[in-house]
Formats: sequence, structure tokens, C-alpha cells
Amino acid sequence: MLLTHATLATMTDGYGLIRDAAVALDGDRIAWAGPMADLPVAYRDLPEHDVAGRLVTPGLIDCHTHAVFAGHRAVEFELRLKGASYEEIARAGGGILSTVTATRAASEEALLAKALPRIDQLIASGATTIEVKSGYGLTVEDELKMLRAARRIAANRPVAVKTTHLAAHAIPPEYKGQPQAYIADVALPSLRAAHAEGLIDAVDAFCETIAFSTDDLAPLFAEAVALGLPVKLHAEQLTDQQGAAFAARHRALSADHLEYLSPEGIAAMAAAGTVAVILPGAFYTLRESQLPPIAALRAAGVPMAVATDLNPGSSPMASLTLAMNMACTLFRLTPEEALLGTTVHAARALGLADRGRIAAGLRADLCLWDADHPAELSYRIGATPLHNRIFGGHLDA
Ligand code: DI6
Ligand code: FE
Repeated sequence: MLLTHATLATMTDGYGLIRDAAVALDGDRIAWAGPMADLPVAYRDLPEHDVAGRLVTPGLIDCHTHAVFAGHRAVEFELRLKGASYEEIARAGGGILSTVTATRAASEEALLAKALPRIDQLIASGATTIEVKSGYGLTVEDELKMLRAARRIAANRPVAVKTTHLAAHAIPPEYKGQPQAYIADVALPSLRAAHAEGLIDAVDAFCETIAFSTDDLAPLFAEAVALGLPVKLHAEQLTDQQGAAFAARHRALSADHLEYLSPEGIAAMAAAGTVAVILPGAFYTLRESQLPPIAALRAAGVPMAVATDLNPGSSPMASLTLAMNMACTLFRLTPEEALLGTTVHAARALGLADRGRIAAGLRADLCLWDADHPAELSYRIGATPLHNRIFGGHLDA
């Protein structure tokens, strides 16, 4: 297929904008992209698809979601509006643990069925690659059940899915006050079993006063490294636990949230090449007042990715363009940084070198937008100006 009359945001060197451009696709790969005037003869006879001046970007990448879960937390939303805090609700056995109860009761089939409409919403906002975490099972079998459901998404929808083991998300009631026993009895065995079954691409954990300390997590990250799995961490979301520096010491792909990130944490991330994944949906939902240190991250050259954190508690949001809008308005990212955050830097946060830009040899995952400038994707509040996607070289029907 040959896309013609495109306004390309290649995302090589900022937007990498090319007007009146063409993109030649060969199977599931991009064969060539550039100004129409420079189109090599070899591609001139491909079946043409005139995009009529539309903006064409790389397919968007949501590098942090908890899209597989059962139940909802609308009642907690109401409790928070009456004055309860996220931490108070969590300590009282609500929060993540209420989703754990619902998820344990659901079958793998039911979890998949509940996840697909959320995935459809992400796809409608331009996603072509989505990361999905476990973390609402908290027993070996229930974590595996979540991961099997997550792995089945890609067979049911035109999207690539990367799965992450997050058994160290919360301490279930049966291990209350015993985080290290939980890591030994559940997190480590489920990690080994999930890896043996080919169910995971990375390992994550929640490092927080209401979850796990870096000491609790040391054996888990050591095992991940031993298995050859990359790590990432929910770090510094509600307090500074020096999680980002701990993650960077394990050459983490990313550290995520980061509202309470310290200068030492930034330096450690910069030295290790760890991506900062910012999650404005959680900041917005929890009405956080502490902003992540965006200017300092930018100054240190830490790549910033933007993701939805789609989950039933702190970020019930299934739109990447809304996440980009929030990253700009709440966190002061530029629209160019926001789009780099859902393309180039999101790919890097997942350890994927074959996507996130429009260049020869990369995957043919593209978005066609009813827009003529890439800043429009961040500018409208909650709009989905998606015209169509191309996933693996195939135009959506
Ligand atoms: N931080 C978050 O924002 C999500 N997980 C985490 O560790 C929230 C998950 C939830 O509240 O269900
Ligand atoms: Fe999260």
C-alpha cells in the first residue's frame, strides 16, 4: 500500500513534520517515508491510498495500563468526594483490595470479556500497542488467570499487547503486615510460573507506604534480572520511597508516576536511561497537588512517556489523547513532548525498538487523524480525532 498526500509526523527529531508526504508499506513494515516528490520509482506502482492531507502519526502506544480487572470503584469515587482519601480507603481494605475481591471471583473468560471494551476505547483513541499488568489477583493462580486473559486480547483485537507481572501491587488480607512473606509465597512463585508459561514481558511493583518497600522488593527484582526480564516500578506516586533510584539500579525500563521524585532519583534515572512514565489521569483523579518534577526531568534529559494508567481506582480513563491533553494542561508538557510520550518514549518504556516512529524498517502501525497539525491531538479536551488506523500494514475496516 502507498499512502499519498499525507501530513507526516514521523517523530524523528521532534515532530519530524513532512507535508505532502508518502509512506510505502510492505506487509507489516514501513518500506519508505518521505516527501512525495522524492518517492523512489520502485514504490510508484503500489496500490494508492490518498489520505487527502490528513495527519499521519505512528500508532500510539499506551505503556502503562491495568486494563484487566472485574468490578468498578464508583462507590469509592463517591466516598472520596465526601472527604475520604485514597490511602484511607486502601488501609480500610477498600481500594485495590476491593478490585482484588471482584477479580478473584471472575473467570479468565469473564476478565477477557470485561477488558475488551476498554481496549476498544483505547484503540479508538489511536492505540496500536498496549501494555497490560496483572496485580488484582494476588494469589499464584489468580495472577496467572489475569495474565492469560491479557495475553488473549491480541488474538481478539487488532492491537499488540505487552504483559507485565505486577503481583507486588498490594498486600492481600491473608498477608496483612507480612509483605516479605507475601513476596516469598506468592510474588516469586507466580513470577516463575508466569515466565515459564511465556505469559510476561516485564516485572513491575508498587513501591509505597501502603504497598511494598524497596527492601521487600529486592528479592523480586533480583529474580526478574536472573530470569532475563526487564523491570519497571510504580515509584514516588504518593510519597518519596527512593523507588526510582532502586529501579534505576536494576536498569529499569521505566519508573512511573513520580510526583514525589527527588533530585537523586532524577540523576539515577538519567544515568541508567530509565524512562519517566507520567500518568496525569491518576494525578487528576486523586486531586494530587504535588506535580512531578517535569522541568528537572527535561533538564536532565530523562525521556518522558505519557500513559493512561487505565485502572478502576486512580485512573478510570481509556483515552490516550485525553492523557496527552492532561499531560500538557496539568504537567506543562508541550504537545510535541506529549506526542513523543505516546510514541517514541512509550516504545522505549516497553523496550521496543521496532515502533514509535515512522521510518523504513519499522512496524507499519500508523494513525490517520482528522487533523492537520500534531498539536491538535493534545489540544482538544477528550476528543478522538482518529480517522483510521493501520495495524501491521492493515487498514481498520
Ligand atoms: N498506582 C496506581 O495508580 C494504580 N496502581 C498503583 O500502584 C491504582 C490501582 C487501583 O487503585 O486499583
Ligand atoms: Fe499503575
